[in-house]
Amino acid sequence: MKKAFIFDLDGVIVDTAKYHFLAWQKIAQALHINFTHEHNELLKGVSRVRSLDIILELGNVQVSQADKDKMLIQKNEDYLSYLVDMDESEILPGVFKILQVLKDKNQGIALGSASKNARPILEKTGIISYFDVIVDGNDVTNAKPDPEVFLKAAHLLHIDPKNAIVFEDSVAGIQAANIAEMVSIGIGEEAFLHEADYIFKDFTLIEESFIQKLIN
Ligand code: B16
Ligand code: MG
Repeated sequence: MKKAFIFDLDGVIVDTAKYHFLAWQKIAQALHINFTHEHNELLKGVSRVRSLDIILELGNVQVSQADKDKMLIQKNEDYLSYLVDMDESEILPGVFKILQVLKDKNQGIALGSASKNARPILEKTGIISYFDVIVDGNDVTNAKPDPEVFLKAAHLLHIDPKNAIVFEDSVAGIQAANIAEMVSIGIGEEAFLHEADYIFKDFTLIEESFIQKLIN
């Protein structure tokens, strides 16, 4: 049977959270807001605009819309500067193997990411050709936990959402998959991702037999 396997990007395929953190930290520092790694967890899977609002809320700081717009541009320019040297080595362990298993089994493969920078990241890391469908932050109006991004991916693959499987590292993304009635697979820590149907610390722990079980 052909199923839809939908991958989140940041935290699932590549660890770009560290670059988002560095770029947001510069913005926070300029505003004298203390922004820690724990705070960064709140931004995973969250859109750029909402991320800035969360940081401003953390610092109890208010700024004009014009200043917010400038900060969003500055943050993204800084973030992109970290991606310049990105290559295949940044693909997280086990990801290539799972994608190849899915390709060999003729399954539908999609990206479902909140990021507006998804395509250049997939190109730079040499992984883009694995994806039949790419849905990213440029294609949706509602952010996770709204299931729009995953429903759109399944729709473009012509596969019923009930036959879709989502790999996600964020709580909002797991909730989105659950709302869409898709199988949710958390990649990361059980403490955060307990709402997922299955949880793996990383892709190296996912056996081919598990993938086959999902397909059957
Ligand atoms: P950008 P994902 C999300 O990607 C990130 O987890 C989140 O931290 C980021 O703010 C968001 O993309 C927007 O990214 O600024 O590149 O448009 O995890 O949904 O792949
Ligand atoms: Mg993510």
